[in-house]
Amino acid sequence: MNIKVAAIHDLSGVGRCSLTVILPTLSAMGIQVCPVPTAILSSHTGGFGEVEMRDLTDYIVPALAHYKRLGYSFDCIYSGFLASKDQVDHCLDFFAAYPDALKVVDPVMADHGKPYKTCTPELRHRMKELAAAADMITPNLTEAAILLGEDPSYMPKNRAEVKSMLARLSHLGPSTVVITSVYTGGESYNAGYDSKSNKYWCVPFRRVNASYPGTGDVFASVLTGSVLKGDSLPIAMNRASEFLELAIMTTFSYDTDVRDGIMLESCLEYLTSHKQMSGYELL
Ligand code: PXL
Repeated sequence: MNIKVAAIHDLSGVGRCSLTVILPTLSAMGIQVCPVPTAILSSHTGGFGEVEMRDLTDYIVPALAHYKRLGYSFDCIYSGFLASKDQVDHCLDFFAAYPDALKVVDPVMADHGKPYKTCTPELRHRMKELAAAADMITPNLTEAAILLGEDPSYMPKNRAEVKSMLARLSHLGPSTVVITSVYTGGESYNAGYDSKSNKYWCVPFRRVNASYPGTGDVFASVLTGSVLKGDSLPIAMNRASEFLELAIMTTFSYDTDVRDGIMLESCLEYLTSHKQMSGYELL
């Protein structure tokens, strides 16, 4: 019962995103995180002005070589924010080195219809290749549209359009697709599809009038941890959605600077108990 995840994400000093939230989240779920940093940044790129960044593209391949020399194994390879297009190849190298591991790609590229500052057109193009090689992907709506080569500012109008996006994303390669933070017909929900069972799932959540960075990273981490511990897809989605709702509602009540992300520390206790869940429906 020692689940190990190689987490290929950046380390941002300020703003609670990527490794600074992935490490505590998965640790609270009893899962060992082995970070493979893609870059070090003074903060995330969402509102703190000029960011100090060190690209670690030349680190990932030698780190993998070390793990191979050791015969060290991982149960899951989980990638997120990449600092250069070449890091796509390095993630694919990790996937190839651990064929039995669960391959999770959070295609961190964009939000609210716009790419992040560091996400170049080449990286957006290559992210599609990485997503195709994954078992599970967790795009938000903007990233889902980019992966499908569609207008990233287009918002689906109803559940049928969301189901079509899920199916088309799965056709790229991954058997499991979860689109986060969907809003259609006056309801907010996370939407999932498992091509093995051909079932579509929906987990509704309450939305507040604020957007916090790093929520996608926390959602994908809880989802991944939950699946690794043997939960079904709808239960894993339910666990991730409920935790995010708790953390966002907690944070919103304190009226903090949104750039600081969610108040993860005060909510982690929720993740240490593995209670059973039933807050999902078919999409
Ligand atoms: O949460 C996604 C993310 C990860 N890493 C960095 C970011 C962002 C989103 O803004 O800037 C560096």
